[in-house]
Amino acid sequence: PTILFFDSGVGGLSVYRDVRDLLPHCNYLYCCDNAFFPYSEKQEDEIIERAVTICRQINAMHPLDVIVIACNTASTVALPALRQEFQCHVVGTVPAIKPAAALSQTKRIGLLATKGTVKRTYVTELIERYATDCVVEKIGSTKLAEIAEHKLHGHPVDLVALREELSPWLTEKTLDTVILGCTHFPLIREEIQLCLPQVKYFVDSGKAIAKRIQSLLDNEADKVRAKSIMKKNQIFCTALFEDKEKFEAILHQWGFEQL
Ligand code: DGN
Repeated sequence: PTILFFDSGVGGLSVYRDVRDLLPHCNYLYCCDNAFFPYSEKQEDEIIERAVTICRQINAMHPLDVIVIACNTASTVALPALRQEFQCHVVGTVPAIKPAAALSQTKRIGLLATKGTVKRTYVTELIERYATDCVVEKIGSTKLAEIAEHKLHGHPVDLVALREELSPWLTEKTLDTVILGCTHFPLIREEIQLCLPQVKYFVDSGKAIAKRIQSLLDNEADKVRAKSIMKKNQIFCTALFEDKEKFEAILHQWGFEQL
């Protein structure tokens, strides 16, 4: 089966990594919509339009079995439009509020996401539904996604800037669980952990998405198709990079063969 991931940058690679680890036989395409980074600062209708156009173009070249919106910000707005347009499975990324509420012992949890995601009613409803017994503190940050982008392009992480973004929680002794509610953030999980040593659990949505895709594809027709596909993972970027060669070398380590 062919699975497409898309995000406004490299963040969705964190989801791709979990899916690929569980389903290594699939054919992977990744669209890095870096020309439109960051989605979190864009209007909702612009994000929907962008998501539909990208998927339409890629689906015309490579018929897709699954589309993964590997971005929380885009998932909060674009899921219905994509499901209406495409016959294939469309899977979104939702902040892991339910598992975080179950894990927390202090019942004080932090939602770390983009500015777009933290303000959506969709997320407020998830909190009201699954975390009623918890106090949920939110940080909406664009800078953190930029820091993760930078890291993936081979630059060192600016820990001072990172601490600054996390400053409301640095002295929060009872916050024991943090939801990484932006797909960029698992890429800087270790650095975030360094800044917040009191936090016991960091939860993201990658493994749940991988299991969801596995269950969607779990039928004979897909297994037969899988055998006949020549694997060649491809990545598409919508804007040029400063240091294309360096970035290509990094992507190669992630299992992508073409840019
Ligand atoms: N990776 C995206 C998300 O999960 O929300 C956000 C990236 C961005 O546009 N800032």
